Amino acid sequence: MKVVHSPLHRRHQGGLELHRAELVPSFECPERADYIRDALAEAGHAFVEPRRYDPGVLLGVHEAGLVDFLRTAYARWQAEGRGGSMLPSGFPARGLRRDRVPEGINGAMGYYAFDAGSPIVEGTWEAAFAAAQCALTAAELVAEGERAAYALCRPPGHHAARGSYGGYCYLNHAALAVQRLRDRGIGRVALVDVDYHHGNGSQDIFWERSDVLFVSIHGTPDTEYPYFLGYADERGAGAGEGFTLNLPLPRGTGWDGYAQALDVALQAVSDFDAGALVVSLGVDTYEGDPISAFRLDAGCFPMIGARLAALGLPTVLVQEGGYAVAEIGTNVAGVLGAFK
Ligand code: SP5
Ligand code: ZN
Repeated sequence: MKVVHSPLHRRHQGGLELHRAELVPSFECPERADYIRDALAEAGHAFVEPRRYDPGVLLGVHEAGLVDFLRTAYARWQAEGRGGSMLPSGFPARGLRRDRVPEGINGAMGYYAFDAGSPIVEGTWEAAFAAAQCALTAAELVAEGERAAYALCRPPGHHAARGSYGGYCYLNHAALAVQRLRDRGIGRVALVDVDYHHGNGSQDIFWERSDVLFVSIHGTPDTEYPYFLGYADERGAGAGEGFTLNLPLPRGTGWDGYAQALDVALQAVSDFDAGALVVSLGVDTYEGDPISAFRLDAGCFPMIGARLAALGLPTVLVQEGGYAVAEIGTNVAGVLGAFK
């Protein structure tokens, strides 16, 4: 299938994250995309460059305040004489005001971020916007008749909400792909999120919409990141009530438990009668992932791909997580290989 990819992802690198009370190099590193690129080239997939879009396209799924913050944050940081990674040190949690954005860069960062694990470096905006353009292009290729297309996005996107960023995600590429398919005339779009972590950003963006079904299979927020969203009783609100489906699973889940949840998820997609499918494709469900706790082996990914492909829908796959760097390419290629 067509793989949309930009070398600009590499501009987002060298960031540090808070992990077990220490600042460590981010698990979300440029080598991830290199391994995926090499495995997909080896498997014979065709690479295409992203089309160019105006940043205004981001306002279909994001607040202007977040977009402006991300675009200008590093320059503001540098203007105060700082370098390296930007990480927030205070958040508007319960009991604090969240009705105004602080004037200074540290307060503004805490306002828009929801964790201390998502560094902004000099090239973060450029990389994230390039990834957004990859996802938009993949959506347009599918709207124009491709059976499936894959956006090799880095950094990932599904944790980025309408007005906040975190979880290594700055802009929500899968949500942008969904919105693009809608704008190209596809009436109902299903978004299936198979990343190990709940896609809180995507859920937030489509929470009150009945034209987008959001379904996520993930480690239970009782113990797993992002901790504060992704429970089974979250089902959407207003017009969107019943159009969010969360299938949280315990740490240690292997193929049997996973496959059962996947069947429930894909039955919901069938019942929704979607015109197209977007997949938030995280492969951090792999048993060797350093920050996750499911037990899927490499042989599971072709089976996941086969079940997604069996829906028979025009499909946009968007790269999300996966931190077992040396195996990430094989696992992604395993999913994509099912779409013939
Ligand atoms: C896109 C995506 O996969 N984002 C994941 C972001 C996770 N960031 C915080 C993880 C904190 C988990 N601590 C793991 C302890 C490992 N033993
Ligand atoms: Zn993840």
